[in-house]
Amino acid sequence: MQISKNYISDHNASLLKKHEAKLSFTKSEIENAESIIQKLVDFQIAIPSWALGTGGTRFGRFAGGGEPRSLEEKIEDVGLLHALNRSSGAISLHIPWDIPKDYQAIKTLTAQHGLAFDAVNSNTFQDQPDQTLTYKFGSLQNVNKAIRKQAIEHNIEVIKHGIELGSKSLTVWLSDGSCFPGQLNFRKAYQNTLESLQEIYEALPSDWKMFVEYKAFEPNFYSMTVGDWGMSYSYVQKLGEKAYTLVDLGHHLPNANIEQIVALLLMEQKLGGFHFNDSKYGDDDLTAGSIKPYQLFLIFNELVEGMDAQGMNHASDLGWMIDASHNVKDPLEDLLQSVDGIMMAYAQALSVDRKALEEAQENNDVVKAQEILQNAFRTDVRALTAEARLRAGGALNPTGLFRSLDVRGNLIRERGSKTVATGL
Ligand SMILES: [Mn+2]
Repeated sequence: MQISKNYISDHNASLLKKHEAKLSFTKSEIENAESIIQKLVDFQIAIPSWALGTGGTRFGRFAGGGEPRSLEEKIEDVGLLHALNRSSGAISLHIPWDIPKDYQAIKTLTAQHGLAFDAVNSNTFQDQPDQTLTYKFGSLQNVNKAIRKQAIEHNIEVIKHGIELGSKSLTVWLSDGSCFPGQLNFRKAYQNTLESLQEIYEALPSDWKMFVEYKAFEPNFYSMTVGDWGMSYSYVQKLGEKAYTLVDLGHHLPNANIEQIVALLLMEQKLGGFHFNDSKYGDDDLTAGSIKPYQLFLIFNELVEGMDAQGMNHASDLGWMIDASHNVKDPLEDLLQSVDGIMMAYAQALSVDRKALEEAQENNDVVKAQEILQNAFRTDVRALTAEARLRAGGALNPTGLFRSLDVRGNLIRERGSKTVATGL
């Protein structure tokens, strides 16, 4: 299914009067509204190929209908999102779940939808049917050299697919670790992992980045070999200038101060990218901004401050991606909500009065500093994100239009009601 431009303009026309009234009020509240709108237009968030089908838990999975059955249909789904919000202009592939059969055809299809290829992701956290050696006791950390070699070769294979597609980064997330005390020699596990990562790094083209993602627990419950930002930082420091830490919001221990982690990684020039989601307890993979919107705003506040301090381009110098799972919602509606939540946090962070905040900090004026941040967070910026979509050719109300066009119903009619997205 494709959403025609006429549907979008009819939808926008019906909402325009109300939107313009809201926008003019918002502009009276936020001084730099015009520059915020332009930055929002430029900002794109990649959609992972594995988030287009219904997710599940270890207890079960309740599939919806019309899920994409192939890489082509996944690209089509991201194209639908991008048509509606004009902010989802990239797709991030997971290998081996989404190995392209015909690179040129896939590239043509993504270009037709106005999409680019974001980071490619390797997978050594599960065994594939045709695989000789098992990752049960880890991949890059494994005590068995042949298993490490197999995992290294897989990552190099993923880089090769990425080169063919025009991707510029590899994300490595390892489930490696241990479930019980004594199972692993921590130092040896670290050394093996480092050496394996170095071999993968060697295969990286000169204009590529390598993202090393950390996670505190799960699937291993006693130790994780890349368990927090300190461990990831230690690896990427040793690997070289193309290696960066990737922050997944759900991969911390409860109550971790993620905004401080982000600020320091940026300062060290080792923050590479982001996986957005939200959580109440652990790696819940919920819609970005649905549980802790203030935290998301504070993270963006540090991102904007830190990127500006180094003259970085917000839109292109870091990798922005959603990594979420949708157990009870329509995946496409959930992704529209996540992108919207991210854009709002970004807009609020852009509206912070930096000069006044710095002054308050220099004067130890705690009350004023808090007021500046909370003011920005409590100011409604929805008219700005809507205006950015409007100017870029998207819909004023993406989920509303998704429903009124019955996009899911159309996808079910095209693909069937009992489809399962590949990889899930
Ligand atoms: Mn992630």
